[in-house]
Amino acid sequence: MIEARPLGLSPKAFFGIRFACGCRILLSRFCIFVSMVTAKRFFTLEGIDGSGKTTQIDMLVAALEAEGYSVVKLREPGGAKISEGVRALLLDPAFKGVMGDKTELLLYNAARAQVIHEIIQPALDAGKVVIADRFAWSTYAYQGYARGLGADMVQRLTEITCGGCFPELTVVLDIDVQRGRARTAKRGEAPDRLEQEKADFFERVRQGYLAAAREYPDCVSAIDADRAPEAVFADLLQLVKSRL
Ligand code: Z5A
Repeated sequence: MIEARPLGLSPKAFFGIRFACGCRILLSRFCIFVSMVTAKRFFTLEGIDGSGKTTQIDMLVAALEAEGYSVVKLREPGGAKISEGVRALLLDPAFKGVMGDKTELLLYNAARAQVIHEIIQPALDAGKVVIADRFAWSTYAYQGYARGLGADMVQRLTEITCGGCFPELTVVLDIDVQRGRARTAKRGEAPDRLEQEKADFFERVRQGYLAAAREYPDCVSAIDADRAPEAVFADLLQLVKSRL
């Protein structure tokens, strides 16, 4: 079920991407010769907190199952027992200010390696549709962009972790940071370690996602998530169906 399909990316150099906050961040010259192959029927949703990924995935799964597709959905980090254990470590507020950025990067990849091994690859091999709530583009946006580890480091690890198991299409649900936070605040839950980051961190995450959509239009599409769920879903469904 794996289709050898180069992402069509030419080598690119990113020099000094200027973020809205005004700081100039040098993302290590992002020269990548993407040797990743994408997995057919593998879709991921991305976006900042509160962008509506969970809501949209539930709608998407229902729509695809109604059309007869066999669908596996999962969240990242998580989706398998070991990966859920790693998730608990990653999000534990007790490790705020303790966990190093590289530790965080490696743990997200460790959780991903296991869920690929145990859940995603077997499902794809069986011809199922796999829909993940977050995947490698989260690492690109959060650790590469917002933490400042750089796209190059993320890319090298992603190749090791994912190999040929890379989503065919990623849809980024784009929303203003404050609007997204207002949605999650309504839940009234205590923030986890990542959610405790400040607004400028999430602004960098958002800019990371938008940069990914600009630079890799073959595999990343951003849609406006600040609309009624049904309107967002119409765009999402159209994008996914164009690849099925
Ligand atoms: N992370 C990372 O740093 N690196 C990585 O490689 C990976 C992850 C994989 C995991 O968070 C954290 O790990 C995450 C990134 C980091 N940290 N942050 N921050 P998570 O899985 O626990 O949380 P999340 O992915 O951010 O999910 P979320 O907070 O549940 O948001 P969501 O799934 O995008 O939204 P939702 O639950 O569908 O909706 C939120 C609320 O808004 C809810 O009350 C809905 O009813 C409402 N909603 C949804 N859609 C709409 C619309 N269209 N209009 C109005 N209201 C809406």
